[in-house]
Amino acid sequence: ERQQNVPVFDAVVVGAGFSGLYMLQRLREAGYSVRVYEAGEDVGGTWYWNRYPGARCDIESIYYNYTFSEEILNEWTWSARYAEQPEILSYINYVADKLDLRRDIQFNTRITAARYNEQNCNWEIRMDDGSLVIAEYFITALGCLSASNVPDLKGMDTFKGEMYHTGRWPHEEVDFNGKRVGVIGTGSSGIQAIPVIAKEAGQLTVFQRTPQYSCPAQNHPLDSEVISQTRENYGELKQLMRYSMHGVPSGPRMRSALEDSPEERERLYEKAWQEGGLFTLTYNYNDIGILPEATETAASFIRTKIKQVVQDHDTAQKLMPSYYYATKRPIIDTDYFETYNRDNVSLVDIKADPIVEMTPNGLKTTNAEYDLDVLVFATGFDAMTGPLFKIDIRGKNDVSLKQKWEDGANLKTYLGLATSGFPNMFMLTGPQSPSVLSNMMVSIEQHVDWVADCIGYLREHHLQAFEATAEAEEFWSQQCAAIADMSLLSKTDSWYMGANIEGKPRGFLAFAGGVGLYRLICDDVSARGYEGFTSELAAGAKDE
Ligand code: NA7
Repeated sequence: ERQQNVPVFDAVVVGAGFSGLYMLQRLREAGYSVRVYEAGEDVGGTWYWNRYPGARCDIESIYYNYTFSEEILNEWTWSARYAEQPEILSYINYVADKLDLRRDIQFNTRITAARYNEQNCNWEIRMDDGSLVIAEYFITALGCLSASNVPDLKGMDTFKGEMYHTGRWPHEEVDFNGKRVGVIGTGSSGIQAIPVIAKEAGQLTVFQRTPQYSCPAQNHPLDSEVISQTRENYGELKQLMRYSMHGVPSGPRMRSALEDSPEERERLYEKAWQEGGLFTLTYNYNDIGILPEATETAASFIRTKIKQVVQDHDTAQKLMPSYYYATKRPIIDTDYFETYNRDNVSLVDIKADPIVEMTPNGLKTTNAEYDLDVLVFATGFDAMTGPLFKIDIRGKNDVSLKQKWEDGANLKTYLGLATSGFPNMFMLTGPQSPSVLSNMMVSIEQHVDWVADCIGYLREHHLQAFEATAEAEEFWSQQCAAIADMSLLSKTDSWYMGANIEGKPRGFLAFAGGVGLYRLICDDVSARGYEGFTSELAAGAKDE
């Protein structure tokens, strides 16, 4: 193929969500030519696509924002403890406008393939319109939860009603008024959407595969006092967030749940329940999600709450989770369990009564038939590897990433940032990074800063073909598995384990050692001249 007239960039970034936008900013600031490609028609990523009713971030708004710019921190004011999707999307738009990011973003364009050219040490990147660009660095900013998982139900195409997935929600408002609505899925998205849809729908039927532990968000408007205090202390807060476990300023108390009396535990759990928050309950102790007996104390507290809230005995029983609490991402809600006390809401346990097929009129389980006007899939995502596999990424020797990682035991990355055989490719918030276990913003900024610094280093030293070694990724992958095995994380069927997708290999997909430790490791790797990576001196540089 002739490569004249093919645009050449220093870096191509795929995705214009929080990570892609900051990557663009950092590289552009350093003087590189960068082009971002985005499948959506505007910026926002997760917050562009997930427009379902009730969509909200589970990290407190004051910590869920960029921290790289004091000006941005001071200019933006969040309205509530937990920000709703439209407000987060406005924030992203505000940043994109302020930094004039759109001029380097091509929207409505999906990257379909990327191939490493060993001769030239660069990437040939192809789009869905057939066009081609070349970049020295190929950076994926695809998000961890962006490849929607829609179950392939028999007879789906015969259904006469409307169907939506929470992660691909239409821009026009969906009208539930008086309609018979079904929701499949009770993860975070389902649990946020169900109470809101219930208020509008004529009849809402929830199809639940696995019940979930959920605690009240206790959301409320933010008062100006909190906002000004946060602004004043952001320097310190930022440090606390960066060196924490999950990317928020607090962390678990250094005490076992088994050290306290049942009464004392009850008192602390109740206090946490009233306070609300993603980690409030678990942070009472440092062994929840780690020791089965300790974990059970928190789990049974939540089960008792469910029993107290839900009036119908049968429904309450069905809503009772049994897996190890905190081994899936905790969920916070607004009136989720209360919603089952409404006359127009009912719950179907599809483990006991599985879905058999869809019909023109609705959904059929083994024991019953449900007529529906609207069916909402809150069925989650093919997490972390899913978005990467949607692109035909080929490294050295024309090996595809999918081939390389095909078997779960072969998912190997170094620091979740790179993988051997794929030089000059960086994954932001990639598999085996701590991102999905954390406040995503802290993870994103850390990854982007590390990658930007790395590219600066390579340029400064005239290095090319920057690649993780097989030994380094072997070691890292073993560490990820070992750390997960120290807790109960790998004992639960979750999307962290790849268990939500049929046929997906099982294996823990993240680094569970915390964002603080992870940052120290990454900084150490760069301080040692990028230990665990190889590169070569560029031809031109040799002649100099
Ligand atoms: P999740 O957390 O993956 O939840 C998806 C839900 O859909 C969950 O209840 C699943 O049950 C259920 N599901 C998935 N596939 C099916 C099929 N085939 N049939 C029936 N039910 C199914 O995704 P969310 O979008 O809610 O949340 C993702 C993250 O976003 C969340 O962790 C927060 O970080 C924000 P399962 O539990 O797998 O049995």
